[in-house]
Amino acid sequence: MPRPGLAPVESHVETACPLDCPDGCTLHVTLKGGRIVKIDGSQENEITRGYICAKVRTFHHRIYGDDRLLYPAIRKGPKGAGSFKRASWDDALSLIASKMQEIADRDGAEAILPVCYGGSNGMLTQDTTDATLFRRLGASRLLRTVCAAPTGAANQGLYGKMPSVSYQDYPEAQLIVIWGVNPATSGIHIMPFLKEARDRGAKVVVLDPRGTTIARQADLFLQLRPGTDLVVALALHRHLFEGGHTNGQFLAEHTTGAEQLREKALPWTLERAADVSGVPLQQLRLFADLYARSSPALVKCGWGLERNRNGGSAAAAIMALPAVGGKFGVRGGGYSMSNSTAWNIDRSWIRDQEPATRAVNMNKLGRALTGELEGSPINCVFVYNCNPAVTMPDQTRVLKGLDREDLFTVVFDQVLTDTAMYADVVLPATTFMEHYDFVKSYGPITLQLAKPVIDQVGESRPNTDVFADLLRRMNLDRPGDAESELEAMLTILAALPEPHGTELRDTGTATAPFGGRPVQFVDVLPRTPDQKVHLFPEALDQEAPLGLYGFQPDPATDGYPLALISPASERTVSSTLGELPRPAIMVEVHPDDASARQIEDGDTVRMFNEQGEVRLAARVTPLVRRGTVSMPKGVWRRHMANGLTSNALAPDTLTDLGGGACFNDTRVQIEKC
Ligand SMILES: Nc1nc2c(c(=O)[nH]1)N[C@H]1C(S)=C(S)[C@@H](COP(=O)(O)OP(=O)(O)OC[C@H]3O[C@@H](n4cnc5c(=O)[nH]c(N)nc54)[C@H](O)[C@@H]3O)O[C@H]1N2
Ligand SMILES: Nc1nc2c(c(=O)[nH]1)N[C@H]1C(S)=C(S)[C@@H](COP(=O)(O)OP(=O)(O)OC[C@H]3O[C@@H](n4cnc5c(=O)[nH]c(N)nc54)[C@H](O)[C@@H]3O)O[C@H]1N2
Ligand SMILES: [Mo]
Repeated sequence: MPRPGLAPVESHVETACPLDCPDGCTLHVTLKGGRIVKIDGSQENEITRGYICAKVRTFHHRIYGDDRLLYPAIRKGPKGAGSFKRASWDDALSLIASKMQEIADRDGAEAILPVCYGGSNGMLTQDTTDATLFRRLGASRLLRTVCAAPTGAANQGLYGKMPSVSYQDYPEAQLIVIWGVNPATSGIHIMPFLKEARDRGAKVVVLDPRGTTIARQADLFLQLRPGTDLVVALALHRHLFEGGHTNGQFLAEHTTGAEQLREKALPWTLERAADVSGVPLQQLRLFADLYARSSPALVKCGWGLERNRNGGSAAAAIMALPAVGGKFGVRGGGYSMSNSTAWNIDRSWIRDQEPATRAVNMNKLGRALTGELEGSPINCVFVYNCNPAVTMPDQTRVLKGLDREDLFTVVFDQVLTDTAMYADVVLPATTFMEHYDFVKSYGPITLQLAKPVIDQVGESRPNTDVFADLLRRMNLDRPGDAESELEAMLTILAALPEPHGTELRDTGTATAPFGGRPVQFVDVLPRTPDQKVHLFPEALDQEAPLGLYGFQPDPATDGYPLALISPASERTVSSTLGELPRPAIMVEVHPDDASARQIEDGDTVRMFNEQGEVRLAARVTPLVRRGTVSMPKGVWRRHMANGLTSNALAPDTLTDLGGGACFNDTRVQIEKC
């Protein structure tokens, strides 16, 4: 509210968006009378270019919305009912500190599990004072595997996470392969660079089970079965090796394991790959020829292809293509994956070593909470930067676990999420418009300071501050600890490699290494110990159930023949912003699959498997592959007739590498209600 006597003036502030998206936009925020009235893209950032996505444009509706948490609260009704009574911060934090102490004394500190993923958090709001608290306590550790674990394991194993081709260099490519990623939704600032590339004559190939916007515009669209990317990539490798399209000198000087990869690829003829992937042979041939003879050729490897049993090997085989095909060493050639490690930041500001306590894979959270995993029970969860009730696999199990009367649950969030409904204590968090953060993009290479543009709404507080407070209350604080948000921020700035720290502090932006446009094998080499590409890393071969590049067949059964995939939607960032109104959630079904089941467009269907069922309307569309159905991720329980989302049908099995989530291995049947 404007202060009495002062006319509300309009002002503008620039800040950065930390939400989980590769782009890392610079925002131009308009304020009136101390309130945000408009959020737009800044002209100052060469990637943001003055526009932003429709989601972040509405972020002030979250900040001031009905679901916003304004003060701490303590449960007063039954578990999960979402009835709370208001409490002071002092009472809420005292209760949390004494309960956690009691549980640690009685059951051992490993009975406490912090649950956070932090995809929408920068370097200040996760892994600072929170890490100090849980490490000093000796709590169980959460393996943050729900996203990017298989692609990360592959990128690490093959290249030591070498910086990759950034958006600005897409127009330099002659061929761009968009593999298992849907940037028109999930990272929109790549689109003008793609358009420029096409205008300059580049060909675009898309591999996706859905006819996304970008797939429909592509020169070649391979509408493959979910989970079959590995065999398509191996068939390409076979084509490169057998057709003499490799660069022998590059392979000899810069790689290891080429022969082992060749052997794994040998059985995968284009014919066999066509059969398994469901892509017409003719199209696969065109793709293989195009890739073999184009340069600069760029493969953009996304995350949609990782969310299945073969995800790690698929990502490895895809990222291996430029090494085998000799595509490195030219601007616009190579591969593009997460660029979050381009800054070489080691998080040395976390003062305590990670203890060797029990590790819990977050994709198995349901089993961890219901006591189905080995080890002592978990009797306390502290959830922050995460909404596991709707984002983890096997939702019914997660909810059953959260429903345990004897599980002491703290949820620290900005809004009353589906997870917060199960809390014993709810704590209100600030948003990135009310606190500081360091925002590192993972598509382009940028590092920016997000700063508060408004006062903290209600009694909300930033993570750094609340965890520092808990450290003191649990007598775990030590001299030299950061005691507030500002101190935590200064600690990080001092620990950042120079000149990044000084630049960030003084200007809010750090100058990107390599001018933000590294050319692979010119400016940057693999960060493996020998600086070579490891095309067949021993460790990955040992980890994968059938060895690296071993293909595991489709998990479909006669009873559950349809593959359910759940990609990112334009409406939410994971489940963030899901509290805002949205059109009815629908499942996309191919006309052939619909007519075989007498389903018509708009009919309500029951979609089910052995884990459970959901009910929703069907949208009959040829854009989704025959045999595949699709509904968005990030859906809240309130959007579904029976309060369960696609996550209730998703198995908690793990990917071949990295212990990742297998959301797209969900197999279902549908029928008309
Ligand atoms: N608007 C919006 N943007 C987001 C997010 C969001 O929720 N909303 N989430 C953010 C996060 S957390 C992430 S991880 C990224 C993810 O960004 P993307 O990599 O784009 O991930 P998805 O949307 O999961 O899947 C991308 C595409 O893969 C397809 N796909 C599914 N299974 C397969 C398969 O087996 N093989 C192949 N080749 N394709 C497959 C899907 O149909 C989809 O079109 O986006 C980020 N950006
Ligand atoms: N079915 C299906 N499910 C999926 C996926 C899929 O493909 N299919 N994809 C998965 C992927 S890629 C991802 S990354 C995960 C993400 O899953 P989650 O990690 O659960 O991400 P969000 O749903 O965005 O929840 C983040 C929460 O943190 C809160 N938050 C944000 N900033 C702060 C802060 O500073 N302090 C505090 N205390 N809280 C904060 C937000 O309000 C929000 O409620 O979802 C996964 N879920
Ligand atoms: Mo993600």
